[in-house]
Amino acid sequence: MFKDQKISYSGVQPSGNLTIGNYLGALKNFKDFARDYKCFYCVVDEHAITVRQVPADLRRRTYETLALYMACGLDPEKSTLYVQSHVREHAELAWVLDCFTMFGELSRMTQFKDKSAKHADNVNAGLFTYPVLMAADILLYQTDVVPVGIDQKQHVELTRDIAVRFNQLYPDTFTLPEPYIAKNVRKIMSLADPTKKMSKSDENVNAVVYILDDKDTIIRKFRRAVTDSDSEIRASEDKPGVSNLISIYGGFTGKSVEETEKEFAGLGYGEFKTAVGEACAAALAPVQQRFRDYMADKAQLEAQMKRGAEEASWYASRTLGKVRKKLGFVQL
Ligand code: AQP
Repeated sequence: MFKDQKISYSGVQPSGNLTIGNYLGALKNFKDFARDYKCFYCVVDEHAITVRQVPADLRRRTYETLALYMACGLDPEKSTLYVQSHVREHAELAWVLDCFTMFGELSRMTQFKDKSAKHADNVNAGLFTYPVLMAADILLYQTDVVPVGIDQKQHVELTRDIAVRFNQLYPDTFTLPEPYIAKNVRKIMSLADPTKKMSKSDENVNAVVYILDDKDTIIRKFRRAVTDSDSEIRASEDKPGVSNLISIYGGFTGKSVEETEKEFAGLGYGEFKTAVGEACAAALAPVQQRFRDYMADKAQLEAQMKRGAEEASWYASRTLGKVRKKLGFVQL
């Protein structure tokens, strides 16, 4: 259709202050695609309301997430940066795809199981069908590759299954997307409980390092990180806390597990934790400075949202028009 270039698509929910999990798993890798791909990066505010949000906070974080995209090196002249609720085709395609997604498939999604346990008082249908809205996000743009953290791989695989099912009935509708998981970066885990994913909605602020935390806070949080009773800096399954810190250190410095183990051989946890904190703070400092510059000009951010929404709508409406026609909806 509009495919003279490969397409990359991804999104982040403005559901809390963004963490180094979001940064290492997703944001940091987005700009690597900008050279060779046509990129769409979305602030997925419609996904965020599967969990109750305070409206003023959701609004503020939507601006902040867009500013962070640019602060992480995304150039709005090259990539389409926009807000999901500004492009109505997402919700409309999600309904269509709901009718091509099986109840059993959604029941197996790990995130649904985790989030319904965490928000037991609000297990709404949106939480359940979240992966279908995500499939709509991806398929609307005829996406080839989806850079995500490992925790989202299952959702991208479901997106492929839905697309295959739809294409079997209505050939040549959707491109089949592939997840792209950054090398060397595992799922970033909570500093307080390294068996749990680091999440922006965690109530324990010491379990999470936020992209916008200052240097002292970052180092303090790492120094308090849960490790284990021996003192060896080595990655292994029975050392989830240390393995997580090695992974974070690798994410910020580009060093492999082996290089990190060698660098810190014979040193104690205290020194290692401080080094992880310093590497993290040093990598984030320029991002934080650019973020502040973008946030200082709200009118410019709004102009960017508007332009991004217009660009995204142009692509999204072409795919949705094709879907509507194939389904047999009357075209006026
Ligand atoms: N801990 C993590 N490790 C690696 N990657 C991660 N991502 C999130 N947490 C980690 C990646 O960040 C991108 C955006 O995620 P999202 O905002 O769409 O939702 P999420 O995965 O549900 O992130 P959170 O922080 O856990 O949000 P809440 O607390 O609101 O549920 C995705 O590519 C994700 O893989």
